[in-house]
Amino acid sequence: MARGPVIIVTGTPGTGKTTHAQMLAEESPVPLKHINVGDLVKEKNLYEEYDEEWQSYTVDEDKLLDELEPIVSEGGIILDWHTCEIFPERWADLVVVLRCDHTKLWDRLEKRGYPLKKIQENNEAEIMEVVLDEARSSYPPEIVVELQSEGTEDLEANVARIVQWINAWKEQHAE
Ligand code: DAT
Repeated sequence: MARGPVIIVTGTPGTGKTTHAQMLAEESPVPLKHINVGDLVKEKNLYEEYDEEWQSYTVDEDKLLDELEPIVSEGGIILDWHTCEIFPERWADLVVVLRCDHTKLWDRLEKRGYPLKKIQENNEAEIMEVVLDEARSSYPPEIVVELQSEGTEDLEANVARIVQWINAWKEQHAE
């Protein structure tokens, strides 16, 4: 039996995935390992190339999935990434899609020093709900939750809500 659930935390860059995942890993009633997929891709060279113009890596999806499979199969994982459709449907117990007002998102990405066209691309993706659509077309509707992530109050309320969900998961999976 899995030691813990697999929770995908996704959303446009800057919506707060890493901030949420870190807090959730601290507050979860079952041990959860936070995997920042972007960092893993860099550390383990799971990419085909680095695109200077977009300042981003072209991920080798097969390599990434092979790397993640044994880790995810143990359970008790938070997958933190800006896309979720490449993960097999069977992996996820819960998919959290973080959302943010696009003007606020613009400021966050500007602070991060992203090139203008990358800020524009992400801003547009947020307005067009690209990641939410992706999550909804890749996973059953009952496991996909859309949460606003604009301020600290949202962050705390979202983490509390996910902790409640984990408590329910724990009860359902009790021996
Ligand atoms: P992501 O991992 O989605 O790229 P992040 O967690 O690094 O995003 O957050 C980007 C910045 O925005 C960071 O400075 C923290 C801030 N932030 C994100 N969500 C927030 C929230 N709900 N309340 C306050 N600050 C938030």
